[in-house]
Amino acid sequence: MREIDINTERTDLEKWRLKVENGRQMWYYLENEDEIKNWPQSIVEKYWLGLPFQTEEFIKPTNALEAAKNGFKFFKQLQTEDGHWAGDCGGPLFLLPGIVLSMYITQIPIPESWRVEIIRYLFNRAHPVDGGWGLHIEHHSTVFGTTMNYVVLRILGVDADHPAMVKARSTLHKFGGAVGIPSWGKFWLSCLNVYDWEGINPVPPELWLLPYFFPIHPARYWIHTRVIYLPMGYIYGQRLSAEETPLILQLRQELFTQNYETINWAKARGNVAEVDLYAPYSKLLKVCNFFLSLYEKIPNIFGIRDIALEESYELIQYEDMNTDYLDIAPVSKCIHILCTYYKEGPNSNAFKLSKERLIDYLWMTSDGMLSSGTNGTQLWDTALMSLALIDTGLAEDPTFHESSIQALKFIDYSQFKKNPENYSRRYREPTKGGWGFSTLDQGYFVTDCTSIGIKSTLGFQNKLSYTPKLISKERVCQAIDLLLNTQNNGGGFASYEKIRGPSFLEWINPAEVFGNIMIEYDYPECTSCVITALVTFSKHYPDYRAEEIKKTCEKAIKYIHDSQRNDGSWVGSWAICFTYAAMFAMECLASFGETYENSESVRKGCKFLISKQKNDGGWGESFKSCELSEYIQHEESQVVNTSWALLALMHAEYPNERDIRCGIQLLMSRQLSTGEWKQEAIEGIFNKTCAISYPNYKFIFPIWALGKYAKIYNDPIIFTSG
Ligand code: LAN
Repeated sequence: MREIDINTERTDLEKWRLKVENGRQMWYYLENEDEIKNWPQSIVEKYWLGLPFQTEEFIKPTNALEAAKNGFKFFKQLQTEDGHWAGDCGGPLFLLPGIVLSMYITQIPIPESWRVEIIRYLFNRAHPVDGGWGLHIEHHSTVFGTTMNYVVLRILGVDADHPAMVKARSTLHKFGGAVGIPSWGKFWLSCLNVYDWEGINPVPPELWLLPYFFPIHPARYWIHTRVIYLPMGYIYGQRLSAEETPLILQLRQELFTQNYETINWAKARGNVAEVDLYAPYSKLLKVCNFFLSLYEKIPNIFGIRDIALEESYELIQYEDMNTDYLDIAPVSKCIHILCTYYKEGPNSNAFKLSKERLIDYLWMTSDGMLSSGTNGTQLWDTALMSLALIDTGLAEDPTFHESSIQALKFIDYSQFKKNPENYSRRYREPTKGGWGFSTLDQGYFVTDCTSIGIKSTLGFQNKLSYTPKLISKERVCQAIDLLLNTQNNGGGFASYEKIRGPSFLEWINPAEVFGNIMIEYDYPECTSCVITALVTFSKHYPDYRAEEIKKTCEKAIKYIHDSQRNDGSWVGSWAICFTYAAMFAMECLASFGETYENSESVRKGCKFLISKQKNDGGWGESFKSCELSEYIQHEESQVVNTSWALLALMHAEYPNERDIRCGIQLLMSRQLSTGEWKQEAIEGIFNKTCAISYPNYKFIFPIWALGKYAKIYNDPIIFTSG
């Protein structure tokens, strides 16, 4: 095997092209000279690849409006021809392993350009001190991250004696080796045949045969959890593993601290390394696992396992068909690839279609190739940017008309036009009229994505004279109907569906590295988004379901009040963390007429934020805020956190302009002469522990905060030191 030199082994970045088709994003590596000549590299590609390109330079602005405009003039160049803002949501380090392992097991050839760039990405992301990998790119090294990415590199041809591999292996061995890998790692290693199925706690597909009224029926779990355990159960139920290869035999030697043949697998089941553990098993889960292990000794009694596998595969196929083989996110997608391969064979049409959608998850960067957490952030980023343009008044500037119309066209295209087929039989909900996080074909309704879809539609179509009216009132009403159907009993709104399961399901959370994954929850961010959408809608169409909208909002506002902590804060779940939630909650309260002047809750919220403002005028939060549900300062102010805090204070009509101006100064001092902001710390989070990147936030939110400040305060002169 060749020694890989990270400094020289790379593709020619000038040959990468991003193809976009109605939001679909696909990176291709061109090798044919004619193709390269006929398809010149665009600014979008150059930007994401970190290559130089010609862009306007501005003299340093002395007011916030100018800074906002410069910001958008830069960002506008990154809008793709179908109207969306492209980008990735990389960061988690357990996604590429799913892609590479599933390709290896099913013998899908890995293109050379992917191979080289995935290696480069992982080498660039190895922990600088111990050479391992964590759950995400800013995390400490863990057994999960280190083992999985080590295996990826070995599959991609990196020699076990390569210094980076020796270093990573030594870190892994210090943690006790791969035997203590968390359950999702145990699953993948078992699929690869470098762990024994005996060493994994049961994932019985039979759960799908329970009547739905059983509180533990998997269809009651949070959508991401249930769609992962569905194909996992299908594979586990048959103990399907890759055929032994010389590499597999070598990995069995490399990953463990003891002889593979002597490992006590039954004991390994409950063994999870200390460095990985976030949600230890409850007593209840241990008891369940004990009984399920007994059951596993006689699984096919009366042919039940066969029936369960059949039912599972039907649901797997259903998800494939409804998402055009994309599936909801990459974790389940990669397990589906295995299922389709084993069930239908390598030459089947389903397998062919399934592998063609892997490319949707891969994203090329200057540091190599990563996997996004979804097939992109298309609708979310585009609608947020649209709201910022509308709210700040930038959308009225003729320089930005074209861009606004393009964004509206994309929002129009991305609204779901039909429900998933036979949805209730497959435990899905209606989606017609809704919007999702990424693209139309992904097809999953999300409460807050639908809300900003509605708000941006109304903002573009009903407030501006120059925009085409693409989305009818009827279609907006369909979206409103969906939202009104999705409120939880407590008044709040969850992410994809109403809460379906009891909260004790969290006690049987088998994924030791994540928290709050078993069921949906009420989220202040999602709830606030829904409320502001309903309030905005009512202003334009006061007669449509007015009474229901009023009642829904009142219940939801009560939830927002109830979920505020005594110190005035709200805990965020989908980005880092308190500043993010505050922005949504304050906007929501303001839409209901609650501001600093008349609301104790808003005053407490402002006091909390101001108490966290740093000396340089900015705010900066660490991802640890989310793990601990406690505000943890980042060492540095972050433009994204600063913008969220500023927007929160401005929604609140916080009276001390000076505090706000200090934050605005920070945003302006960090802006480059091109109008852009540089990437700072990771912005997003999910499941309490896993940070995830939202690289477009560093444009959207500073532009929004600057533009809003200019509008509210009559755009005074701002002096910056930077
Ligand atoms: C996202 C990204 C967007 C996010 C918001 C719309 C911001 C939120 O308000 C609702 C939840 C949602 C849609 C969300 C849910 C979980 C996702 C899909 C992600 C954080 C992006 C990636 C993540 C997904 C679960 C990653 C795959 C990993 C697993 C552990 C299954």
